[in-house]
Amino acid sequence: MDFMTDRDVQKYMQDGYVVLDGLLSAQECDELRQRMTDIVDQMDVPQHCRTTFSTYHDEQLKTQLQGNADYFITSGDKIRFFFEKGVFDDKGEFIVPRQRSLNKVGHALHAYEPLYKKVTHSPRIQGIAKKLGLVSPVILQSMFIFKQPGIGGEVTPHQDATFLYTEPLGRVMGVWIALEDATVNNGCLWFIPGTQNSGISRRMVRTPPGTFPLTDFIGREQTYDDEKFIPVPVKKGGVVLIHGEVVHRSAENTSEESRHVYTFHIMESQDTRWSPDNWLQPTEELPFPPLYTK
Ligand SMILES: O=C(O)CCC(=O)C(=O)O
Repeated sequence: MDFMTDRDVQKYMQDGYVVLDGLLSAQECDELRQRMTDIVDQMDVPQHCRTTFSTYHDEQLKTQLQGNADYFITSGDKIRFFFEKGVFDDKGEFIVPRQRSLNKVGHALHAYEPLYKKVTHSPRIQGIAKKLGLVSPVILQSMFIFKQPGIGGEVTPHQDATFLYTEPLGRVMGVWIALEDATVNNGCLWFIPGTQNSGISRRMVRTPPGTFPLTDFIGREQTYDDEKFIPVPVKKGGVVLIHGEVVHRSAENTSEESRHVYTFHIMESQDTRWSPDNWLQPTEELPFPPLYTK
């Protein structure tokens, strides 16, 4: 039997998301987490990440902001580090353990880290894409999201297509793999089911070359009725498939448990136009790799 059933497909089409238990074994989850621990142990913290805005004069502040923005916008074909707020002191030293300091690592683990690459292209993931009828899916980006205890921040309500825009819409899907139990206490995802069918409220676009900031938004951030969100806890090893237009969010982690996740986005590339205005662009170094590999 397929790992993803017809019923799962129906639920995904109807609600804009579906949970599939048991994509990975506990051991596979632990191996991915251990590899990330090693990466973080060895990371070189970029200087602009270490400095605190408040210690800067205007010109320095501008350079600092540009450094941060550039670090983000050129991260599509690299493995880079994005920190939680307030993890460095005025001298740029960690005030929390470095393993607890990160919000996420992105955006090309799927290309450069063999364990992550293997999971991304695994037969089960390829089977899910086939079950959903994807003909030429490619991998857009990948992230390890930490949501560390006590410090892991909230992710405000959004639609992924705001950041990963295609024409037509409906071509992008997030694959969100829980490497630990994700619960209401440690910051699981929440969804408004069915919102994938109403288009998107805003887009993040690149600004013209040579201008700052490097990205801007078109359209307004929408507010949503809190009561409409449904929590979606997931067991370690389970996966959530996220339609590119469904509204979702996650709360801050006020618990004592981390909520580590490996996530990546797939796009059906057949008859799809990837917007040149998106922050993320394929590069010579890393064109979007096809999902279907042997
Ligand atoms: O992992 C999270 O808390 C949020 C992830 C998310 O919203 C996304 O990847 O689109």
